[in-house]
Amino acid sequence: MKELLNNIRKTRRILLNLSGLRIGLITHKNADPDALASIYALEEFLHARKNYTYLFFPEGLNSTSKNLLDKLGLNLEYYDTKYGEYFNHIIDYYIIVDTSNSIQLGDLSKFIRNKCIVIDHHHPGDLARKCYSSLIIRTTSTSELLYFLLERIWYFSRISATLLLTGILYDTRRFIYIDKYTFYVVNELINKYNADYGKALEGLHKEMDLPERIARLKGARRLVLKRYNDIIIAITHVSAFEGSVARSLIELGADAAFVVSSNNKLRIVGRATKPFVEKTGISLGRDVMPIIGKLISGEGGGHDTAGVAEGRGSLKQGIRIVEKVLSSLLSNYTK
Ligand SMILES: [Mn+2]
Repeated sequence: MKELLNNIRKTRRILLNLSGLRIGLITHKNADPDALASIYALEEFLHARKNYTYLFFPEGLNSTSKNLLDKLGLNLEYYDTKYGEYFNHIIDYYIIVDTSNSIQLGDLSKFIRNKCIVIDHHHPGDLARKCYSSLIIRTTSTSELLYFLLERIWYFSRISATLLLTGILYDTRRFIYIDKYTFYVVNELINKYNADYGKALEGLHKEMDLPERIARLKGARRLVLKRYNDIIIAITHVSAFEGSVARSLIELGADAAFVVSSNNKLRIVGRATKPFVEKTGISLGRDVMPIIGKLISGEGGGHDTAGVAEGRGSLKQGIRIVEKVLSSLLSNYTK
């Protein structure tokens, strides 16, 4: 806990100095509940310090976050990143949460340089260099990190505490991936700040709708299997719900799944099981997605078991690149 708190002190001092300023709060594309909760709790704190805040969700919220806001009866006002240029004239600082790479920020990526603070739990990406301050600690969620950052200087509202709990539930996949601080934070959120566990669970529960089910089934129908000894890799393509499709392929039995889509960009979403990472020593966020990102003239990053790369190219090229990168990374494993 001590090492954690030492790292946090600097960022805490910076936050305490922000007062009477205009602050842009940004997170990654398709903001998930962890990103949403982090922004919400941070915004409450910044308001109390008399700052004016502007929320940006590049490409909006993901479906779970929308469902969550609905069930909690919250209505957030946020701006489209295409007005970034206009807002940039009035914004003093940006705080970027739950994001390691500027490619995740959409149109805002060109404005943030040296004006940003990044608070994140992914493998460090280019934002760690581009921002003038960064707090990157590999907790299992940004919500957890944010809790530690603010706990000594702020009293969370019940709604913030419930949202942070939701962020933790989401990123830990309901406590499958925890770190040594997770249950301490959960205990504090529930017993000190009165977070509503029932509501948090309910907020994450969503019946899968028809398009998502169709995407999953199409993903399964089109999938290509690659086998390296006892490791099975599934590669497929769909036009939406890439993350959900990848997860469903893992549930079907793949050790790692890669889902390629090419709407206006070539996008490759990867998911892997923990045993895959342990057995092969390959981390998607560190070893796979950055290489794929480069090969498609873009960028990539993420966690050990979940990552994304975005760039240019056709579906076919995307699939071939995934195959190539994995067969070369796994060539040692098959020896
Ligand atoms: Mn997160």
